[in-house]
Amino acid sequence: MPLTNQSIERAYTLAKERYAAVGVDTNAAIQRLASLPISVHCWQGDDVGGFENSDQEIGGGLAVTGSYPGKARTPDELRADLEKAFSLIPGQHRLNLHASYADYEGPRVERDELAPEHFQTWIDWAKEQSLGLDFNPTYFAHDKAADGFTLSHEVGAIQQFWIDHGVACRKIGAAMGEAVGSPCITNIWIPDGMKDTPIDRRGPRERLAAALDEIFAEPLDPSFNLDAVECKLFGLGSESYVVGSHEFYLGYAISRKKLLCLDAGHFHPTEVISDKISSVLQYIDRLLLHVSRGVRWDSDHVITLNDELQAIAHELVRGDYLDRVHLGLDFFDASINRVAAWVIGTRCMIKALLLAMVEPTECLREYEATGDFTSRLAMLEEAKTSPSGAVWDYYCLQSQVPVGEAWLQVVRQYEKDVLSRR
Ligand code: RNT
Ligand code: ZN
Repeated sequence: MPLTNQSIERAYTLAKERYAAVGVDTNAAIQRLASLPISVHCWQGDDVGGFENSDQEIGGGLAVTGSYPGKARTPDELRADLEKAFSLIPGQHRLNLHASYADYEGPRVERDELAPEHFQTWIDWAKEQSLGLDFNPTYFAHDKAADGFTLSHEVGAIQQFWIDHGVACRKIGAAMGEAVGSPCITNIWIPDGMKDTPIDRRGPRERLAAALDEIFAEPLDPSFNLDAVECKLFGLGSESYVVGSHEFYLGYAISRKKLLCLDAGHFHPTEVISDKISSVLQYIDRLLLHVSRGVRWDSDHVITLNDELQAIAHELVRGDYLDRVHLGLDFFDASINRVAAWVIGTRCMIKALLLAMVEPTECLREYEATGDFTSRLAMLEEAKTSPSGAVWDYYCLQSQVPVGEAWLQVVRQYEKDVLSRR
């Protein structure tokens, strides 16, 4: 029997009562949820390919596996796929672009010469779709990054090229932020590192710090652009040493008043970012998260509603950090339908936030404050089977997006009509 709006509403009414009994206002939770944008990464749509040069290897220690048909080959295709994905996700969100996705007519410009005009189609489209924009310089998939070094390169001319790219990208970010009326986060991640034990760990780090200082030399209006730096522990081919490590960027971000970007897949396999949030926010104003899912050596599986995703969302809500933390996604899977990957991951992120918002946090806090850890544990476990699904369904209904797995049918139809013809 198909689900009717009435049954979704009835289930919600019961759930609302159930939550009210433990002091949780589900209407308020839904309202709060609707105001939270997620920055959806463009690169899930085409396996981090970008539109510069289809023969170029991605490199940078990044690997995208799978050969599912139908990936976007042009900016128009990518935008169409994104529109489809956004139509299946409740709420108003953002798009996170990489510099390698420039879209313009005329002769190709090098990355150090990129300018806002090369992203005008993206800006126009984002305005039309009411999407905020975020941005990233691209320090991979390029001849000048082929030896594994960019901003920390010891050859001055190559390092300078990448510094100029960073400078250009901040200006693009600021133009995006100004155009769409919400600050753009321009996030720097570089692949620099070594496969085997380096002798000189110090030199590249000194060069990186100096290069970043040059990139950030010009102050930009924070209502247009905010700078972030992203750390990583290791990549494919940089197993022994990554120049931009966690300690490097934590220190950099604190001393230079920048945003730190924590990517959930960039740490030791059992190390989690949920526990880092309240530590780094002691010393840093704003945090950017790349919500991702590490599996063994891969840092970028599609996120699922697992313990860590829930722990991240709980930390943000319990700690009242949502106005200081920008939520971005970072995963790429070429072995499943790419539009579905966006929808699955983004819906999971929102579900995790919803679960955190319907937690009886006040009551749990009280138990903790009085040393009643028995009740705290009991309550946390009972909360896991509270009727959050009914609240989620109702939120989807209200947001005019498919309820439950109904979205999959829409993606299947799109696959048939559009993706399979590519
Ligand atoms: C790489 C970083 C980085 C990239 C994107 C494509 O390990 O996570 O954020 O995934 O810039
Ligand atoms: Zn990342």
